[in-house]
Amino acid sequence: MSTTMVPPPPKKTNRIGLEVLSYKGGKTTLCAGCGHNSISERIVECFYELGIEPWKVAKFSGIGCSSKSPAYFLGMSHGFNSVHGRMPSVATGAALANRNMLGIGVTGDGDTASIGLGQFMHLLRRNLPLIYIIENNGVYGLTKGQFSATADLGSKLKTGVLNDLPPFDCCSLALSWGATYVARSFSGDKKQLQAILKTAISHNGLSVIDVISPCTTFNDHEGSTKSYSYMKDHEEPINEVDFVPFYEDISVEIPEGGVQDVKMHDGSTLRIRKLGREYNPANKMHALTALSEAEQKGEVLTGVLYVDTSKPNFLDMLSMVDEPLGTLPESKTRPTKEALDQIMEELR
Ligand SMILES: Cc1ncc(C[n+]2csc(CCOP(=O)(O)OP(=O)(O)O)c2C)c(N)n1
Ligand code: SF4
Ligand SMILES: [Mg+2]
Repeated sequence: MSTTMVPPPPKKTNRIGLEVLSYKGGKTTLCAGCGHNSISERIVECFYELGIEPWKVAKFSGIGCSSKSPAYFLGMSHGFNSVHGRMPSVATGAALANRNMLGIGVTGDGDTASIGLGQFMHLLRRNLPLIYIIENNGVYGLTKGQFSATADLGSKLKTGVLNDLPPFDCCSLALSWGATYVARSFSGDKKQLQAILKTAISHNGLSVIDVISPCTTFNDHEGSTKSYSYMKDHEEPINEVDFVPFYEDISVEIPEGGVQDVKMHDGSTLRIRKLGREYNPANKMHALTALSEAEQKGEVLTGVLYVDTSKPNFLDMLSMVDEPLGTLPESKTRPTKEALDQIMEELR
């Protein structure tokens, strides 16, 4: 009897010929059910689906469970796990040194809004080209669940302690201080988070994405406003977002009523479907008002809150060269003797 060998099915690859495995990282050491793990999974999927070369990506983080996440995605990319709350300055230096890398920063609500608030604000006003993801669980997960500066007034710790301070809303801060792409999502909303991440990847400026990401160990009980059950009952999507990459032709699709297309810098399209309410993501005041009204009602607005594709980014403002600075020859980086002599002469 002869047995015929069945060839294994061809491996699925993306448009640059890589398997999804090439976009994964190490095995997670975070708690089971932690929202941060879902965000890592979405990052893996998005970078794979868009066919981004992992070796052209630089990952940055601070300190916290959230800041450990870059170890669990894009294992072939460059990475820098910095100091608590100081990731923005490291990412800024790296972006200046080599503008060809795609930067992605992953941080926590403590890392950004507590210890790192000063660095976050300077990042906002600079419009650095960087995807900045805040994995927001309202607590310091890594140090066992103390309230962070994004914890809502009146929310309750597991121990019963009530938070008596008002929160910083990272999206409102981002809008006020100059971010050119601001979105909020929920780690449990796979489709929305994917579309938001993909748009952020194609945005040529700072993209702030505040993702409510429940901490199952310290902040997922009744009385918490960052729990899975609270988000299930209070998530209020303002729009439905689709992302059409530049390499897919959308000309055959006819936008329906209530659909707005935003052209991104790389030719991709962010397609926004309005959900009931009148919402214009190009209007900053509109976004700030919507966030403040939602806060008063205890709602959590999710979706793309604001997009501005017209503002120059930090690297353009500084006229940074295309080549990585480390590859520039001495003739370009070192003033000539004549130039130095002239400076010395002027200082006499
Ligand atoms: C300078 C400094 N201060 C305090 C700490 C202690 N610490 C480590 S992580 C952390 C908070 C992390 O919270 P968050 O950024 O929200 O991340 P999460 O663990 O919740 O994901 C703190 C206070 C530290 N590592 N370094
Ligand atoms: S302590 Fe909380 S934030 Fe940290 S890994 Fe566990 S569930 Fe996630
Ligand atoms: Mg946190």
